[in-house]
Amino acid sequence: MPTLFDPIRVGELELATRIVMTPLTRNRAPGQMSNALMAQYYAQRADPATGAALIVTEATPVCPEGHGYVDTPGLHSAEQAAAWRQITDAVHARGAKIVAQLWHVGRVSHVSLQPGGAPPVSSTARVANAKTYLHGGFVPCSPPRALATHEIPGIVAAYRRAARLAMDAGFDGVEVHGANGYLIDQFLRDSINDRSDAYGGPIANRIRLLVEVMTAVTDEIGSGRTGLRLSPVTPSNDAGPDSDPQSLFEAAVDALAPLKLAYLHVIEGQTGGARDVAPFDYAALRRRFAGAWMVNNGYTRQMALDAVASGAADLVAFGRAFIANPDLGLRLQLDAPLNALDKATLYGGGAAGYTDYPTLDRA
Ligand code: 8OZ
Repeated sequence: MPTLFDPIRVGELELATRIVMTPLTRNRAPGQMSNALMAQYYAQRADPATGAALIVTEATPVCPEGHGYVDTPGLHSAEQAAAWRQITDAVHARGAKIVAQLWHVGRVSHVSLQPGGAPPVSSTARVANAKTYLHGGFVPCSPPRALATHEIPGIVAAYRRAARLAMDAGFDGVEVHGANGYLIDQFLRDSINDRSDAYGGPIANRIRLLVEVMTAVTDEIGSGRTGLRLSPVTPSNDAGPDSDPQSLFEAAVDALAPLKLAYLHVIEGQTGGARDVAPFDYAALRRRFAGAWMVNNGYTRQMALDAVASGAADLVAFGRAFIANPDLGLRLQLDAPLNALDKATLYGGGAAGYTDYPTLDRA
């Protein structure tokens, strides 16, 4: 069996190790534009010998309506793609690969972030009992409006256009964000989706948006450059439990099989929280998927070593540990202590708590 530190081919991507940096929302992109400070942050983590072999960017809205938090970097204009180029160039110069995480928040948004102050769009008109983040801090989400059936092709087209812009920006591929109670998850779960059209009701209908998005994105940039993130049982963002998550997510993975996605990135349990929040057979899901299997959520060094050595995972993604430890890969190799995370600087601000965490030789 390979180790965490061995190379792997994932679709079209040759990765130096199995260590991945997860998407992490940091709200440091004023004007929804990527910038030089972000390039520095990503580059610090992009040496495969000391950091990540693959970086998944922070969640990146595919259209203006897809934004739900202040100062998140978009990928819906040529100018934004050009701004991302400084990041893909900086990461490639250090030797890692980088994919853009394509995001639409759906109802997890606020009217002040929506074009014309309109209500956010979702599968439903019921408000999310969740918070979003504005300059003043966390605020309740605004009541959404349910998308009309005829608007859904426009949503799919936005993902396709963003995937093309990602290629223009020099990314190695994209990861579609199907997790954490955002738009795609708002269609998947029967706890949220109350539609009566072809996108609501039985599982075959609730997975339709996901399958249409993945079909469009893989058609645009190729399946070997396309991954997907799912979180079958997370309660994040008022994503109440689906009545039968095992059947739902197995049906989704089966429906996606013809697309031959490069990888599936699965959050086990509650995102950033309890791994055992609800029962779910992740191994059964994996048996239905032919591509690389990326696991995430609170992995310690020993858990990561064991997951790869046992064959339970091909790739292990680390989030909070990568915020506080730009050289996390080296620390995992050496079993060195980790810097503590400063939660006060997670969202918004500048270099403090972003690009100033010390590497091992400076700690
Ligand atoms: C934390 C704060 C804001 C957004 C996710 C994109 O949970 C997020 C997110 C996380 O997937």
